[in-house]
Amino acid sequence: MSKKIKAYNGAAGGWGALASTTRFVLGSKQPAANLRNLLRANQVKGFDCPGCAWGDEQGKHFSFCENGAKAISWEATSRRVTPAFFKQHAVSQLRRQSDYFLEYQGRIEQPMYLNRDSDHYEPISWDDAFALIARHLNGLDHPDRLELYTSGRASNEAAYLYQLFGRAVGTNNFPDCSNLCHEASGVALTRAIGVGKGTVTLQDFERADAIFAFGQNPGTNHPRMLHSLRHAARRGAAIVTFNNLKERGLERFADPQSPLEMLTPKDSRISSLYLSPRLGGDMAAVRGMAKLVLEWDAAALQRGEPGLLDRDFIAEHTQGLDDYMAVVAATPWQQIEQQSGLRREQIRQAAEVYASAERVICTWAMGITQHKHSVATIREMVNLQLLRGQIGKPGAGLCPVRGHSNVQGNRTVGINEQPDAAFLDRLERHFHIPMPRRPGHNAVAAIQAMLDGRSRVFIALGGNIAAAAPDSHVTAEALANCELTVQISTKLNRSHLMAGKEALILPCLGRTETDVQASGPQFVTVEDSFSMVHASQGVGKPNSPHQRSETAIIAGMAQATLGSKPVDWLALADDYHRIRDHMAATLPGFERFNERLQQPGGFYLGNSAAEHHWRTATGKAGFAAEPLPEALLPAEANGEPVSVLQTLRSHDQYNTTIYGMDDRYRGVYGQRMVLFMHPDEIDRRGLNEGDLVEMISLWHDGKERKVAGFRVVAYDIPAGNVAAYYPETNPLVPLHSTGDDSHTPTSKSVAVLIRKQASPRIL
Ligand SMILES: Nc1nc2c(c(=O)[nH]1)N[C@H]1C(S)=C(S)[C@@H](COP(=O)(O)OP(=O)(O)OC[C@H]3O[C@@H](n4cnc5c(=O)[nH]c(N)nc54)[C@H](O)[C@@H]3O)O[C@H]1N2
Ligand SMILES: Nc1nc2c(c(=O)[nH]1)N[C@H]1C(S)=C(S)[C@@H](COP(=O)(O)OP(=O)(O)OC[C@H]3O[C@@H](n4cnc5c(=O)[nH]c(N)nc54)[C@H](O)[C@@H]3O)O[C@H]1N2
Ligand SMILES: [Mo]
Repeated sequence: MSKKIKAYNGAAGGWGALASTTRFVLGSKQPAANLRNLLRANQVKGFDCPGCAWGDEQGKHFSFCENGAKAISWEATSRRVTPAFFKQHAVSQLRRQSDYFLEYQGRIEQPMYLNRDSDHYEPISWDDAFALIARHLNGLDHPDRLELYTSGRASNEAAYLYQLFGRAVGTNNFPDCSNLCHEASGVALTRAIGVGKGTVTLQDFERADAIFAFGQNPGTNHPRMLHSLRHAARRGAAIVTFNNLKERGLERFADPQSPLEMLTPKDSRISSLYLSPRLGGDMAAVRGMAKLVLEWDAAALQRGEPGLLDRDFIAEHTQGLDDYMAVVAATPWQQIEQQSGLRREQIRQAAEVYASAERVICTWAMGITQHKHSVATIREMVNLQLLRGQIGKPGAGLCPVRGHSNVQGNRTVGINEQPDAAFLDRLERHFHIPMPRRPGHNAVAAIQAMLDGRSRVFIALGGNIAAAAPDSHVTAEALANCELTVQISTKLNRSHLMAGKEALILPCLGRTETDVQASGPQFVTVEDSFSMVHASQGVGKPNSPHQRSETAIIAGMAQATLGSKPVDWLALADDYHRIRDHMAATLPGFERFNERLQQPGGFYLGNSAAEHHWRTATGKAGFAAEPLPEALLPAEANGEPVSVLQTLRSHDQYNTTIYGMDDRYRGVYGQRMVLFMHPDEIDRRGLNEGDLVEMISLWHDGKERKVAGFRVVAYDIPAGNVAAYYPETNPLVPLHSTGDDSHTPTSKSVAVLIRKQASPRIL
């Protein structure tokens, strides 16, 4: 694989995407099965694409994208990780391999057991694996010594059973990937509008006059979103992008599923205005927009013209405007410009688009949620939308673009370390099991509890916490401290190697595969970013007869630990309709669940804020009056320049799963160890492009956090900001550098020192 840096001049999508899709499908060892799979992704009678949580356009012939194709092909490999593989490869040896190597080995074939003294995983029967888990759990002196992690791929049925199992054992310790991801969105939206989810549906994108996209890279991470943006741009809607980097997908896009765009060189311009704030500068930018809107409003009123604010909406539905106006007035332009890194003139252009649009949607993802002041930033976006009544009318609203394909559904069905009392009451009444009332651990708290020895058993329903969590060495130590770690997984990953004293890998079916239980073939359900719940049924043949469904695995653990009373776990796993009946009885919005799933395309769970019903303490939507953060991060430490690092995804990865070594739209080929830096900053630091550097992050606990072997690449990025890929940079993110009130690691603002490596040898 040759390494090169070469600017990508095409539009996102287009022939490049088609060529890449074809390569992945053909390279996957079972092209025919994969093509069949692709054609069934996101169909009424097919499976939900595991690639992302974007919604499906009803009536579209087929809807998948290059990166969805990668996700599907990657799962449907015929390669297997067998007991012989583990016999051949010691755990200590596998630890030295890359994440790419590990996942490339294929699907885990059988349940495997590790006693850490032996350094080799060995096969274990399902019954013995469940008995081992039961022995550990029943031996705990307190149920809160158990941590139950969830990655957002699990179905609603599996996640519901999992939370019931954990709560029946007696804990609310449900750390999940959402704690590392969109937690700030949930917290901010719940406080502001009384519901922690987006208020728009996919149809709203067809009616918006302006769409503001903050801190996200849909060309790579939500390619189907580009279809919605392209439609909007083509019918004349304004798309305003705030992104620290110039992302190709947000500049230009050609739809690989549109014959016309493929055959004519015409691609669609996506953003009509593209602004590149400094990392963490979005709150200041939005504050600037609000300041202008308020000024223009006051001036209009003075001239006797109608103002810009939606005064009826504000009077009827909101509280806190006066305090907010005071804090906006008190925010000086100098601070806004300095913190956002944008000129007042640029912010004015964005504010003009906002003020002149009838219907506005704001979308955002990790560029907003992984900072210290993420909750405050999201509240500032809500403030802006409230000023003009841009919530709960067609074509307008708030849209956190979720990550994992069912992360939103997992939360809805109870994966929540801080469940509300009403939900616990309902579970208690329905199942006649006393429910734990103590709040549980989020991801960071769970890692700390394992580190301290307070938590002893770690079970993961999917994911790869060892690579996904911050402070990789600390996380590894936390896992190693456990008596037992259990990973329910499809593929080999780093978390299997960072094992507790004893460890299990329990191999499960993937979403694209058929799932047959005692009562026959099963389907599961998922919820997308737009609160649409629909069925998903796999079509591919399972890769091995030993693999079990996630639901069956959870039922097996629960049955062995708790017996079959009062819940007959195995009977639930025999027929998922039974799980859905319990869900219907205990989850608001899921009434007549099985029956409503008959509707093609599923059903809409509804959103109280979109109906102008505000479930906040005051019964109204709240303006938040917070000053901007005092300062973002220091510009220097002991005379040495400090840069702010964002850790992000390349085009060829799915979180910790590395599909390939290219990041096509950013012009990076054959490598991942790169550091994007502004040319002036490269000069200022006396570096040259291609130099090898190491990075050391700053945190006040005296521990050294360092990574080395990164190659400097000149890039269009604000000076003082740098970017490099996750998970290679996770050792730099301090565990306790977290967002205020969200407790999410600040993966998009890490203060780092950058030093040229003395020897070019990669350490
Ligand atoms: N193919 C693929 N699809 C995925 C995933 C994947 O890894 N691969 N992951 C899934 C998951 S779990 C998630 S959460 C989503 C992630 O989707 P994204 O949020 O798009 O993921 P990141 O790669 O972290 O990209 C962050 C983007 O925000 C910008 N940014 C960073 N900091 C700032 C800032 O302070 N301000 C502004 N304005 N911009 C900033 C970056 O330049 C980058 O474009 O995608 C989901 N879909
Ligand atoms: N530095 C930094 N760190 C980050 C981020 C960042 O931007 N920067 N982003 C954060 C975000 S947004 C997220 S969501 C987390 C992601 O954290 P996780 O969700 O924990 O990680 P993934 O890489 O998505 O998990 C991949 C593993 O899931 C397993 N898997 C795949 N499909 C299935 C399935 O169907 N069932 C089961 N049981 N297992 C399956 C496979 O074994 C695979 O190895 O990472 C976070 N960490
Ligand atoms: Mo995520």
